Amino acid sequence: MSRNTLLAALLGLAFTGPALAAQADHVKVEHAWIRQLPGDLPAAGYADLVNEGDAPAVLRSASSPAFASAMLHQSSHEGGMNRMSMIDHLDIPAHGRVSLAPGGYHVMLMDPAKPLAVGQKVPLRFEFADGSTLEANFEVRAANAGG
Ligand SMILES: [Cu+2]
Repeated sequence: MSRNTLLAALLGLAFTGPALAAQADHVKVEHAWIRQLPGDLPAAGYADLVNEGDAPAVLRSASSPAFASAMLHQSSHEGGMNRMSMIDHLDIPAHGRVSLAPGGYHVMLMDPAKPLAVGQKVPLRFEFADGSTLEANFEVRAANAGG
């Protein structure tokens, strides 16, 4: 993180501080699940984010008490190579939806506090640009589970 990015993040927190407790009540999380991978491979969180509001929602980050690290990622397939890159925001259009799904957007989940068990529900929290947050339980599924 560059010095400027850090500064922007700190200022952003300062400005949105009073709104931090607000719930993102126009956005719903559906079909939330986590793909568990063997060994030390990171798990990935998938869900449909549905915006029922009249304004776009801008997802900025995700976190979970069950993982030391959660990052918004985008997978892409270019020239026969699978790539993943970090994204710093994800727009959910007004009255629209965005799917986090295998091969596309996902929440990369690293360093679990304890091993995941298939069927377990894991809380994830989404943070939006307006300072609102949204929590949902993600069900852990086996590595070979489909979308
Ligand atoms: Cu990833």
